Amino acid sequence: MATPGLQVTGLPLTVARFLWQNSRTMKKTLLLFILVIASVLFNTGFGAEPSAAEQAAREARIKWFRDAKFGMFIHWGLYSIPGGTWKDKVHKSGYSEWMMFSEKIPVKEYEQLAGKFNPVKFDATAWVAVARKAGMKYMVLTTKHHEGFSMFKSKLTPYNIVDATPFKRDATGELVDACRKAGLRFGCYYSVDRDWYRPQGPGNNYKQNNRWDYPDSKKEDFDKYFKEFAKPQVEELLSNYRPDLLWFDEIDMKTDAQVEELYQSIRKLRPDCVINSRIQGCRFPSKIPPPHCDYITSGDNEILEKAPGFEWENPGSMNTSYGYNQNDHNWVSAQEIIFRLADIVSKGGNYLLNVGPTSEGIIPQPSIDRLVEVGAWMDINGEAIYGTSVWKVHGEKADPGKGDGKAAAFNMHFTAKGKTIYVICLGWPEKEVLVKSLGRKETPAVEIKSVSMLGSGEEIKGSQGDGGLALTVPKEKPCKYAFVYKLELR
Ligand code: H79
Repeated sequence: MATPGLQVTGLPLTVARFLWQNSRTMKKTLLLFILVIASVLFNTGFGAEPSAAEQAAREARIKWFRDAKFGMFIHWGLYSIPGGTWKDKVHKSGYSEWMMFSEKIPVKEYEQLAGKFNPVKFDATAWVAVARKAGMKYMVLTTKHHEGFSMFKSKLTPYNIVDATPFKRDATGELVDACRKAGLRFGCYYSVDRDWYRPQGPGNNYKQNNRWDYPDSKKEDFDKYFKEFAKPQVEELLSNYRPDLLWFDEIDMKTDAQVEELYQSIRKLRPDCVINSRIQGCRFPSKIPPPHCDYITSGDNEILEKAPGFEWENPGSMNTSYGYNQNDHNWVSAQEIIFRLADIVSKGGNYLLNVGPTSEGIIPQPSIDRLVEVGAWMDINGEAIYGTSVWKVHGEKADPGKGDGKAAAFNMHFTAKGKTIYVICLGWPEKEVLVKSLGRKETPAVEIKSVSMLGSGEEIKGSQGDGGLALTVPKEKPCKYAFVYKLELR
């Protein structure tokens, strides 16, 4: 007898229903099959939905990060000494922090750099001041990049900034203290999955291990390294510096069990520490919420097409390198940085913008110039960035006929906060701006109480028609680009 009320459709389901109704053995087989599939899905994380308590804990943990929007990424290590030039080989672009790998430098030769690392001009307070001036709310430092050198005092290896350099100072500790004093959150970048200083097992074109020093290295080497070095170092970081965030850069070396082990250890030592998705993998997660992390890291310099419905962050560089590269002059403009920030934030993301300080401890001047300009924009327009969430659409292409003719520079991004919508208009509208997404047909429920432009005292008129909301333009520009209309709704 068919189960009353059970509406099954489609051939597979019809067959299943037939078998269910006609054979006891089939009934058992079918149940067993369903159980096996369910357990496979559960074990691979498909069915393992976070509990209400886990969701509430993540909600509390992620709050500061969600509101912060803008942070400073710092790539600093022994690679800052060659800074893009190794012997007579000049790298004009690309990741300077990859020098050891690109030039297949033997450990015995590369480790000599530690004896030369003496950044006497390093001043943690000055770096934090630059970040603050730019409007950044957190800082993430490469405590160990793929090269394998620890930029913090570690009991697990003498190959660290305090024990192996003439500098002898714990730069990580100094930055943590300076951040805490200035009210900035602090995060540790830590590369678990690549370490060119140590044998890590067989790599390939993707995993890129050090095969020039360790050609016979086995998978067991990675397991040993993970158990006896990488995980204990992460624990050292958590206990000694109490970071607010851990930033991993995974490249498929850990097993699922090792990811779980690392995750549990972090949660135990510091339940409030925010963890990025690369603890698990570099690719965009296959399910949301992704397991073992609090937010998604998009690809290096990759801005997502749309809001993923989960916190995310873009690690961005200002030229083509993250580590200091004296030869790389491909700087993006401050304007482009602001456009990217507006784009990212309108899609619910954070922008972790990188600087690559020199081996003297100086943030390069082109980076400072850009950060100061971004900060000046943030002073006026930060209200449209911090603490905002996505609106019903993230952006809109404005009518180029209505502006200065440069269509690409004339797009808009939207952010929202309570009953306020911010329209970040990238180009300067000469006569008026038409926000199509706010037309009566598109958004009948929206009733606008008042309109203004951030940084401008001039009166702005808004009139909502069927095809859009027309906004007038003040006589004086409050800033150079990316003008923000503030719309208060009833
Ligand atoms: O820390 C920065 C990069 O060094 C790191 N992630 C950011 C935040 C990173 N690790 N792995 N990858 C990025 C991906 C690897 C990219 C590669 Fe290549 C492309 C490896 C080989 C080709 C670029 C070019 C690096 C070496 C050659």
